[in-house]
Formats: sequence, C-alpha cells, structure tokens
Amino acid sequence: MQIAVDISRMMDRIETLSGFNSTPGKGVTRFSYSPEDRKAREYLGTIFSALGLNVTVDGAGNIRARLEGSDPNAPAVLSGSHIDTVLHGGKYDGAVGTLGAVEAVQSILESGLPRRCPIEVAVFAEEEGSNFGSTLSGSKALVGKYTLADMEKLSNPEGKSMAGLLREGGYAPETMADNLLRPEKIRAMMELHIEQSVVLESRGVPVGIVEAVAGIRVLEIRIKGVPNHAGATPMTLRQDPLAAAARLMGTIEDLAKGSETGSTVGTVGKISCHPNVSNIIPGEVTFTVDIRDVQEAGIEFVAAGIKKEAAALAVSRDVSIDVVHISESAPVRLDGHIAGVTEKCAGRRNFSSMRMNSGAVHDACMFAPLVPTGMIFIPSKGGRSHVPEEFTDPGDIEKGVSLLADVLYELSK
Ligand code: HGY
Ligand code: MN
Ligand code: MN
Repeated sequence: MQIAVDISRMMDRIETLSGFNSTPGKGVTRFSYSPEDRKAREYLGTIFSALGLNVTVDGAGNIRARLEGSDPNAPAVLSGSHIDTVLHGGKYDGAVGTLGAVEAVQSILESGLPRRCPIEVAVFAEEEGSNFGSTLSGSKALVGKYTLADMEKLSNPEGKSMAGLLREGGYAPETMADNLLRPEKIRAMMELHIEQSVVLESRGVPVGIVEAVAGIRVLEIRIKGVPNHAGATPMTLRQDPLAAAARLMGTIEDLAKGSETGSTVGTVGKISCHPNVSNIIPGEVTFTVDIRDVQEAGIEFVAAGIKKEAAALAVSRDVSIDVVHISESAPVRLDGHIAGVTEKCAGRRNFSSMRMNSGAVHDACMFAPLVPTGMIFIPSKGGRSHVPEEFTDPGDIEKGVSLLADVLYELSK
C-alpha cells in the first residue's frame, strides 16, 4: 500500500519548529528542557491534540503520542526521533524523524485505511547530549540504561543535574523506574533521519537502509600543571598542561587513523584552558574525546591507547592527567526483517536504496537490542550536519516520509 503524504505541510512544520531557537541567525539551538524546547513541545502538542492522539510524557521528558488501531492490545509500531539540537545546529537533524513520524501517522489516519496495531509518535529528550555531554540520555532513561542515580549525577556546565533540570521543568525523573519501556508492547521501532554524511549524495541514491549504528564513547581528559610566567620560565622548568594536551590530541588522531577496523573516528571537539591568558603558562586544561566505530574493538583500541599515552605524558611532563569516562553506547545492528520490509516498500515506489551504516548515534540504538528496529536515511547536502548549513532537499524528505509511512502502515497490519 502506498500512503500519500503532504510534503508542504511537513516542510511548513520543519520551518515552524526551527523557529523555536535560542540563536536565530546562527543556526538552530534548542537544548532539551530550555524555554525553546518548551515552546517546541507546546507546538507539537497542538498537532497531537488536533489529530486526537493520546499523549503521555514520561519523567525524562520523552513524549509518546498514540494513534489507536482496531486492536488496542496489539503491540504498537513506534516511530520518532528528537527535537533537541547541538549548539548552532541545523533544522533537519532529529526534526525530520520527529515531524516525519507525525506526517506519516497523519497521512495514514487521513487515508482511512484499516489498521490493527496502534502507531505511536515518539519524541526523545536530550538525544544530542548538549546539556550533559551524554548522547541519548532521554531514550537511555526510557530503557533503563540511565537510572535516577545517573540522572542525579549527569550535570551541565552550570552544575545542574539532569534530574534537577527535569524537576525544574515539572517532570518527575523518580517515576521513570516504574515507566520503563515494555518491549512486549512494541511491534517495531522505526527512525527516519538525515544521513549526516556524503554517501547517499555521492552515489545519487535517495534512500539509505541502515544495518548498523556506531557505538560511541565520550571521555574527558583533565590535565593539571603549574601556571607560571610565559616569558621568565625556561622551557626546562615547565609543567605545561596545554603542551601535554597538544601531544595527546595528536596521538588521538593517529590512533583513530591507525585502528585496524578502518571505521574508527576520534574527535576532540571541546577544550577549556585556565586561565586562558596569552602570557601565562596554563595551569589546567580539559578537553573531550568522542570515539566511535561500528565495531567495539575500534573504540577500545583508541581508548586504551589514550590511557597509555596519558600515563606516559604525565611522567615525562610532570603533570597530572585524569581520563574520565563520561558516557557510552554500544554499536548496534538493526533488524534484518525490518530492513527487508523497508527495501520492499522502497522498491514498490521505485526509490533506489542502499544498505549502509551510521557513524552518528541515534535513539534507535537504545531500541535495537530490545525490539525489531529499523532506520531510513535520506541525503545530506554536501554531507554537512551539526552546522547551520545542514540541508536536505524537500524532494528527498518527501521520499523518506512516504517510505516511512508505507513501512509503518505495513508493520501496523
Ligand atoms: O552525535 C551524534 O551522533 C548524534 O547527532 N547525537
Ligand atoms: Mn540526530
Ligand atoms: Mn545530532
């Protein structure tokens, strides 16, 4: 069955959602639990109520909006993504999967076609990790990977914990333990997402069918030395944490490039230096390391190499180096049957498709070990994402949403 979607309605909604933004003119910034996030949730709430969906919001801020089928006891088909963004991000990452699920459910509803299973739109909180440095925190709380203790421990740069921000926002994190996902109540989970790299565009293929999603490990490296006068201190008398950090960062790049899996990536994306003054040898440097691979061995190789190099540098440069584990999620393989259904539906629409992996992590990763899970990718212009220039052609969005609607309908029979 082919479901007719309304792409102009969907694009209007993408534009409206992107307007809930704390950095207008400099990309889209909408952190979970922020005032912009609240306005975005209110906006989605108006759409859900207009569609007559039954909405629940859990203690971590995840939203589930349910369209009943003929059998309310049947396991639900769940589809969604996230509405939080990175700092100065784009308007498509997360939004396409969230509003795509809304458009698919609305189009299925408007088609009047009979459905057996309920279909749920899901909006996961804190996927980007922009507040606390840990990706997928909302969906981790939903599947019990993050307990209340973890939400009390995770904190933002202002020292506010995830649990604290949730309570300030009127959520009740302590209720999560009694409201975890019940896998037996879920028939399948599907997430539509922009590819965020160059493969689909470079091959001229409009649809990616994801087979594996990379794992991620985030470390924080804290280096303490001795601040001193930049001019009067001879090079032989320095305990310079920034010089040590520079050496270690170079090693991180070499380790990622040298990993045998060939698919490991390592990124230093955030650094702070104290006191950060040109004529003072720094006293303290902290930076993050984001390590990913679809094979755990690649992540382990880089993490172990970092720890070894850090220990050696601490001695040779007489500084203290702490390697702190911030967060992680394992590489996952998605469901072969769901991939087959997706491929069949794409073929019926004459959409060429290809099987591929995801270097980015997604909320679908939390579902894959528990329920049959699939992902559909659509091309990113120039392979750019997590930047204001992020763009996906409306024609590609229409293909992705149409395919998502067909797959959700197929699975809800
Ligand atoms: O970082 C990621 O892979 C995702 O965009 N949160
Ligand atoms: Mn995303
Ligand atoms: Mn992202």
